[in-house]
Amino acid sequence: MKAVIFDLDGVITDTAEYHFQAWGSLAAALDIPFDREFNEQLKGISRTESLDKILARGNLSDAYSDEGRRELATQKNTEYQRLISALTPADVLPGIKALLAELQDARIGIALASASKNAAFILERLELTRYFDSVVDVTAIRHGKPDPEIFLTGAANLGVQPADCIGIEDAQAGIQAIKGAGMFAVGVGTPSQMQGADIVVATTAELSLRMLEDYFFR
Ligand code: B16
Ligand code: MG
Repeated sequence: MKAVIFDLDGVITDTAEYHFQAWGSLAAALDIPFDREFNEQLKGISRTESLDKILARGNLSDAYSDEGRRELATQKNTEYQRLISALTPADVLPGIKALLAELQDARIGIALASASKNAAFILERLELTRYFDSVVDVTAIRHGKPDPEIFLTGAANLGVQPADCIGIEDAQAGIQAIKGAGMFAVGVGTPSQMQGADIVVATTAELSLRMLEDYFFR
């Protein structure tokens, strides 16, 4: 085990709640039904893909030009950025900071594989930037999760083989991406939402270097 590659939203901090609120405001303005169950489908996928799914739900797929879609996506992101500007280190999910410190002490590589273009800003707000050896530049990624590209890029940035990496995710699309990359997949959530994961923990509080090594070498 030479590296751990983290998802951001749902693993390091619960920005899913802010994505939910920001998309919810946009959906309400467009008169499109929006709830938490539907929001599950948006986890781990890009802003433009999320917008496409929301518009399809409102039968508005053909109602907007590319320019119109860009404006809607910007509107959502402006509201999202307003919400995440209030993030503080207290918003780091349980066990994560201790795990990052353990990994760093053990000289195990640490990378971030988030679909979010706001990822670097969020790490700054959480005061976690210094733990990451690599933050994958999502603007340079051609295929989003469930494609393995973002996790493979994280491993390449760290100079380690995928088989020596652990990926940690909270979304089904992310677990698929980790397994497609040939890595060991740790899911955070319920087993039914984490099909294909090698192990599933209910919360991030269960994660530690020791438990990751125990399962990885089992
Ligand atoms: P942004 P992750 C993902 O983050 C979110 O889960 C997903 O809901 C969001 O649409 C995506 O980031 C893009 O975010 O609009 O900030 O670029 O789970 O891959 O860390
Ligand atoms: Mg996530």
